[in-house]
Amino acid sequence: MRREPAIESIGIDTWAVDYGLLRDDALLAEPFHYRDARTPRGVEAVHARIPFGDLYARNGLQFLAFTSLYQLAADERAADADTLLLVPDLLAHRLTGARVAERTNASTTGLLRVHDREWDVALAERIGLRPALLPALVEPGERIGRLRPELAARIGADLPVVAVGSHDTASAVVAAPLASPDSAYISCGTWGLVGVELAAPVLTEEARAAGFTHELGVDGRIRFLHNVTGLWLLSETVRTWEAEDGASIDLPALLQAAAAAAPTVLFDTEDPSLSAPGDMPARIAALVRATGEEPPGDRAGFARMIVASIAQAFADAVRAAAALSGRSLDAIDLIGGGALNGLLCQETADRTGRPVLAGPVEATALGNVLVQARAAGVFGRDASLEELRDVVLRTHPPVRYAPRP
Ligand code: LRH
Repeated sequence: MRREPAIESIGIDTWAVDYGLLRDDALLAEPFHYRDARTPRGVEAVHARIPFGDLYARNGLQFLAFTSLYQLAADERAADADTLLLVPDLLAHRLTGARVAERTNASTTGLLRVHDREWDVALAERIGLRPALLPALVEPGERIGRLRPELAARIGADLPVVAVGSHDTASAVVAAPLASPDSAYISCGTWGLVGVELAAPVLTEEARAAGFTHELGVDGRIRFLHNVTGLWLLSETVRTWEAEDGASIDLPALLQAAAAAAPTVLFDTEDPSLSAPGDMPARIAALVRATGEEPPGDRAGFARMIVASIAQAFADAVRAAAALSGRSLDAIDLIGGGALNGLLCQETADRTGRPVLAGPVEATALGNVLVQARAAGVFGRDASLEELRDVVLRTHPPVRYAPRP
């Protein structure tokens, strides 16, 4: 039954880097998640064949142990596969039968050349990956295919699947208003993706050392950004407390109490001990004690410490983005679920000394829909990203957090 008669197309985005391997249209095994302990095993194998500095010059990506090329180097199943599909492309394949690689997300594999944005076949071969696994690249806005007939019959609609910025962060940045060219963005959910949008790469030694990446955006833009650990730290903490209590926690109430709590000591949100799932409060407390400090004893204070530490890491990354790209930065668009966290927005404004413009909360979904709408001719097929962002500003005016002295 078709419940929503106005639906024109389907666009799929998910988190980056993870993939499925197909043989004859069937998945060889369930995909792994990048927080799985097996993920970093390929790092040494890859760096033994190509040092990180050479990799950065080719793909422009910051070092993250879960980048697909490291995962693939440790994945024995790749030898039996005929196609590699990133998660959104895998879902599109399930819906349409087409095998494609959408370019923004393909840029997170480490296997795309930063200069011409094509598959780096020589690199794939060097790390032992058959280039035949890599499907044809498509751009956001291109039609991937139509629903398989049995699916179209089931929902009573013969819809096209259209490529969008299938990397969730690429879609989110489409919907970042970026009202001034000197705006930075923080796309904040599990991660905080902190950076600026550029037209050309900044492949300097400083950018490499600071962990700045060049992920591809919609319309050929470059997302020059650094991954900062985001609300993962708070959600894992709350998950642990809920397990202890056997009851759910009222997050808005916790954050309100946190905002009223005294400022606390900070910890290093990027410590590797915090990346896998587990007892986050105990790990964070251990980090704080290792610096000779004592963590707050109550939950409100602990939550404040987490949020303030994330905001400090955001501020450091915003400053680095400005320095490395030569921008002055007059405002910060904080988009995604983190925009609902008033304490985080305020702390980020305070620690950067710049106004934070919070929202849209559903930036990824909006960016996805805007690219589909443009492809459907709603704004004219050659509407610029700036025109799409203007629609966002008019329909989703941001909440402004001014820095406090
Ligand atoms: C955010 C995100 C981020 C990647 C990570 C794997 O959801 O896609 O941009 O670095 O997940």
